[in-house]
Amino acid sequence: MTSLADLPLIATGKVREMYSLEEAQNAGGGRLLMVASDRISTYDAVHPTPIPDKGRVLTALSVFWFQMTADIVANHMISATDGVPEEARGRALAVRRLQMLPVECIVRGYITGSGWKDYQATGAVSGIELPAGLQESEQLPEPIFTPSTKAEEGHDEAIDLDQAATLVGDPELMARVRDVSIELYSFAAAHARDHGVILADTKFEFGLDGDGELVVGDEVLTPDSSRYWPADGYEVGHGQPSFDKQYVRDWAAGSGWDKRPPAPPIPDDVVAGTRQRYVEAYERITGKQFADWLALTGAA
Ligand code: Q0Z
Repeated sequence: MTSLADLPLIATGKVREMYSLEEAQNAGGGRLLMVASDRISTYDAVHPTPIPDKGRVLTALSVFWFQMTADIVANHMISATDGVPEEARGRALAVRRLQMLPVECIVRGYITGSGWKDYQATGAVSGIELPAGLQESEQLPEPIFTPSTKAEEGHDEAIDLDQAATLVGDPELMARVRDVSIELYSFAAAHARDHGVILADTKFEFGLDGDGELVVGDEVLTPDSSRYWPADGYEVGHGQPSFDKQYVRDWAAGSGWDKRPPAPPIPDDVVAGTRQRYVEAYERITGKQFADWLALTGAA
């Protein structure tokens, strides 16, 4: 069996890596291996301490959502076992290589984060005028599509639908991407809410396959690509605790760290509590046992 070290490394993110599974990189096809690490970032900085099983929980959640939403839009998932080296079991996914669209597709059901900042400054987000008098973390009258650029480094920049259509080069395709994004969010938010979790917002990435078909790629509806809040204790008027990262943020707030890189090591009890939160998020949202994912993928 191939090991990760033998595969060509194609791209690295803050907390994951992508490898090629093909000998040659033909442009219109081939398989990639996306590997989620156990690294965690808060305030945009990656901590030196891993959260055991975080990569496996995120991969398992992505697979759950790919399966649940396959009739909304095609996705890039091929297998969580075929082509996956032993050392990456449970935290890797073989996927179809796509021609990715050059925009981040964000859907917001609640007003928070950069959307809240933009709303306070202008009354609008991504060119979408919102009702006056919204409070921080309030649910929006309906989910909104707020695309952004894909910055190579630094922060993505909010753009409106017309600017996204220009970047993609096809206004009709962009309108379909918006509609599909909102449908994916609405489906997932309703499911999560039934399981006691608020899906405040999320980010999708789309591509085209060799036949020109629209396909959702990357990771979907994970805590790293979304804001999940516990429904218990939700209240408007202030920022909400993150379902997964709140223990780390609470600890960091009292640690004296100024929130600039380098991020400090995380104490053992905070690591353990955070791992438990990730597993709890998976089990609550999916209604499945995390141990079953480990067995299914040969990780345990
Ligand atoms: C995903 C990313 C990661 C670093 C490119 N199916 C696809 N086909 C072509 N490209 C991509 C995908 Cl998912 C693609 N990214 C984001 C993922 C590490 C960057 F695991 N970039």
